Amino acid sequence: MPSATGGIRNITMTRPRTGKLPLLQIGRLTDATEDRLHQEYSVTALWEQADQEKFLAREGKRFRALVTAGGVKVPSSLIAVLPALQVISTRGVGIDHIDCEAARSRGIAVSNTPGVLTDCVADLAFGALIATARQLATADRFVRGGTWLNMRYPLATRVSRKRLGIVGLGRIGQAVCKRAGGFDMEVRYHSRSERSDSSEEYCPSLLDLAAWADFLVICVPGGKETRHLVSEAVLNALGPQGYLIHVARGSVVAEEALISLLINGQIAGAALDVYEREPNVPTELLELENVLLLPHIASSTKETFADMETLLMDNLHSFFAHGQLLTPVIKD
Ligand code: NAP
Ligand code: 8YV
Repeated sequence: MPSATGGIRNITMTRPRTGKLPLLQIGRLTDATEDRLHQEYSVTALWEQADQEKFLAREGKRFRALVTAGGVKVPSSLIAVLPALQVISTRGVGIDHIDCEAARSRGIAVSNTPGVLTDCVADLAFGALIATARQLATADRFVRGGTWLNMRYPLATRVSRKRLGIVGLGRIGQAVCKRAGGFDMEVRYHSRSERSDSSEEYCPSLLDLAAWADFLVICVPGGKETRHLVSEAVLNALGPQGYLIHVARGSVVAEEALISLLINGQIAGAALDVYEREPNVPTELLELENVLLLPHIASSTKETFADMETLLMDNLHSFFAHGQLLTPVIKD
């Protein structure tokens, strides 16, 4: 059995002598990658099975690899019916949809696709920040609706030289910070630990950061540890002149509180790429003009999806060829 890191120690190579390795796919990939997956593995798509539970009870023992994508859950109950599973490979950097504890306890290696999506997510975060402050979507509706024929569009909010608070100065947070430099913004950040490689000011208190910031950009992982990290109190501290830019995970922000603060003008506006119950977006949000609503597209470019899926395939190849993942998420 490979170690949880997919490391070389104690590995038993389980590639069949003939034929392709049996792989269970539960998350859709692009057509090009699915073609490649079928060429290299014996792929079963779980969604094609009429009765998935019965199928897994009968055939689950065959699968050595599981392929998923962000949002397509890998709970302990699924891991339990895959007794021969050695590796889970997911597209995307977030791993909150995978029960990593259950995988670790079985010695199953888990890989994600960090880094290759960082620029696109930061581009989207910064674009959403500008779009929200300068009301680009509302202004577009103003022109299309013919309202411009009767009045001037109201004044919006400046971005340049404003204060940017980054929650989570990891790969994506740092890329957002880099973009803020082009707009002469002052940056501070909050995370659990101060970074020795950053010259930006560290804020040990998220409340203090929110009270200071004009724009608060959320770039932390989802999961139990960060659930409602951006609480009602944090949003209140951001205040009626402050904007929330959220490209992390729906679970990180107290959505109900956010909605009522937006309705009451207690925060100025928000750009949301992620929600607590995706793809369901609360109707109250749909009716608000001071919110930019995006359908979880921060990494969604042809180039980045190709890069993520290449890394997903390379992880599987490396695991079965060398017993090592390129980008393991479970560390010993
Ligand atoms: P990363 O490099 O691991 O950065 C995560 C940052 O969050 C680190 O700075 C970490 O610093 C901080 N952090 C972690 N837990 C925290 C906590 N409890 N309180 C405060 N700070 C905390 O990850 P990344 O590659 O930047 O990705 C970040 C997340 O973005 C992903 O996990 C994913 O959920 C989300 N994402 C969304 C999209 C989208 O399509 N919208 C696309 C890609 C990624 P410390 O460890 O010092 O706390
Ligand atoms: C994708 C993401 O939407 O990487 C993540 O964590 O949220 C996004 O890149 C998706 O997860 C890709 O499968």
